[in-house]
Amino acid sequence: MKRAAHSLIAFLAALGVTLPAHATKRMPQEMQQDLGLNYEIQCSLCHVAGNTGSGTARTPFAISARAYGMDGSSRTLLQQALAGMESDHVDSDGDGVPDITELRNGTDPNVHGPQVIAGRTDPSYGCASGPAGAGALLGLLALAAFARALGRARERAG
Ligand SMILES: [Ca+2]
Repeated sequence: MKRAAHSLIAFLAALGVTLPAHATKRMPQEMQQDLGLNYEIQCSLCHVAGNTGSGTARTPFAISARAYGMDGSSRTLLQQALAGMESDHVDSDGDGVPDITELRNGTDPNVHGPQVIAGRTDPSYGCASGPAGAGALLGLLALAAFARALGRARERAG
């Protein structure tokens, strides 16, 4: 039983390390194309610290985009969200410059004031590097702890 639990943990850990974040990896590129930007959008536009793990799309811009229907499932929803945000002049950081205008100007729609976003790069553990993110890692660690506790309980019982 213990050997099986360890094998499962090793298998899941391997998955966690090698699973790319496919759903989010394409979105920055699509957004860049749809808005005609001459710089690369980074994952940190939507994901806290550029970490694309589950539940990390919590920046002000991401919250606004999700309110306009963007959920990462399709380019159509992304385009509709961007169009809606542009026509409604959504200003997530409240500095008076709408989000889409900020992106076109190369400034960060998450930070009040003209903070340059063009040329910025995410930390290496962001969506470009492939790991599923800290959320997935924490999930794997929790699963490993559970499997270990289960193994110990069965050893005591049997
Ligand atoms: Ca703004």
